[in-house]
Amino acid sequence: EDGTSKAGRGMGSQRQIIESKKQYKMTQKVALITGVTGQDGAYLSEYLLKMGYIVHGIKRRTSLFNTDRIDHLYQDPHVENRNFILHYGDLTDSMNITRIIQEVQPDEIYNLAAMSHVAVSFDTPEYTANADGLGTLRILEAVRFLGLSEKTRIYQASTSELYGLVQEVPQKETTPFYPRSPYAVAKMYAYWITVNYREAYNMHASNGILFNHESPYRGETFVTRKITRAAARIAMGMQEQLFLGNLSAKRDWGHAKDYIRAMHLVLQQEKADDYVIATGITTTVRDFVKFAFAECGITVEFRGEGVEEKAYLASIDTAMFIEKVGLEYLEKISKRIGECLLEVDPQYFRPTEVELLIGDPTKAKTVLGWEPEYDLPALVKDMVDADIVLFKKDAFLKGAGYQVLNYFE
Ligand code: NDP
Ligand code: GDR
Repeated sequence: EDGTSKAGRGMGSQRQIIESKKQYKMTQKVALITGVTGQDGAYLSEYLLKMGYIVHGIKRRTSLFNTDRIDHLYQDPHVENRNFILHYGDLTDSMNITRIIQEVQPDEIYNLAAMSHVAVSFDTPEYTANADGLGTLRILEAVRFLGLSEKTRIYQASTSELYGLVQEVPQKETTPFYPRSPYAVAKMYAYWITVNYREAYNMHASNGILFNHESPYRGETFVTRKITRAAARIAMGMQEQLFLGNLSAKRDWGHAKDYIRAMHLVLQQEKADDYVIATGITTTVRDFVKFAFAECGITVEFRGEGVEEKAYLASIDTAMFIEKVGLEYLEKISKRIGECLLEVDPQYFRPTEVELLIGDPTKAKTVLGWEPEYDLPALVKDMVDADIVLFKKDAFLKGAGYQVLNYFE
């Protein structure tokens, strides 16, 4: 491997892994994380490394480096005693998955890899079923086939999308499922095959039914990150407007940092089981927009209905804007008072939508002792603050004369 992304260069060869294993104390737990380059994979890797685990991650081969979220955890493969090791792999490749599990002999597997975008799953339903549904089967079957059923505990990243069309609120472990997208249907297979392997082969395999969780690491096309990026960019005069789909959808949003702690707790239980992880509070997309702009000192007002609904810049809290965004951006945004900042674009509507999610985390709190540290205001602040810093960096580089080179000329 060759190039500039640090983690991209750190792929493990079998020889290195065997050598590193010999060097580690037998007491160190070994975790294997699929989806290590994703939002949750990155937070979980960091968390487990801090707890003294040896962490192996499966990453896909991509034409550009995709390891931004885990570059800070990278360890040079030539250094001895590495505890963070990456393997090329894909959940659609049984032999690859089986070989990696055989090499790593993990105590814990966290299956976080998935085509995780609900709207995109309508465009790629077959692939989604393969990766998100059958991918889980491949892991369970590999563990069984390799005779690791007693040693290896498995966490399956299940989702509140399973509840889909509202059957009961708040949604808990016993609420019936009614999936509303190819993603959710694939995840429903994954949920039940996990339960089935637990019951059929006595495997320690558990589902975390996690409600939406976000962070500054959230992918840019999920609604919360799309909003916090836009709030920062509009405040800084880098973007005119934001276009969204269903503003009335309600989600129970928590912080990924809290939710990955729950994943770990699930695998520390003596008995495998399934748990809802949620905050118990639901918020509309519309209100999330208001909160995100308010974090920048900007008040937005929604007017109109349906596809005609728009959000306008109503007022600016100058002191807050200067503190959060910066005096140098105030003049430009002040001229936009009364202007439209957000419109509805029906291209973001989904063929079937999940309108209301609100979870009941009582079981996780009582059995796992799990408590979230972030509430929604703290989550919004964390995300908006991070996006302001991100775009200030862009503004700084542009101001200093940095230009993107065009290699085609
Ligand atoms: P992300 O989309 O941020 O990360 C998904 C990860 O899976 C990425 O590392 C991605 O790799 C990898 N991946 C995708 N397809 C494959 C494949 N075929 N083979 C191997 N790896 C693959 O998701 P999150 O971190 O947000 O979510 C983690 C898991 O939890 C997912 O399974 C998701 O469906 C589930 N979930 C998420 C919730 C949330 O609110 N975040 C709530 C409930 C469940 P690459 O970087 O190359 O794209
Ligand atoms: P979701 O997250 O579908 O709940 O899946 P997403 O942020 O994509 O959508 C949440 C709600 O916002 C509405 N929405 C928009 N969504 C997107 N992405 N873009 C828009 O412009 C937009 N406008 C409105 C959506 O219609 C929806 O109602 C996430 C993923 O992380 C899944 O992997 C995970 O399983 C579930 O959360 C729990």
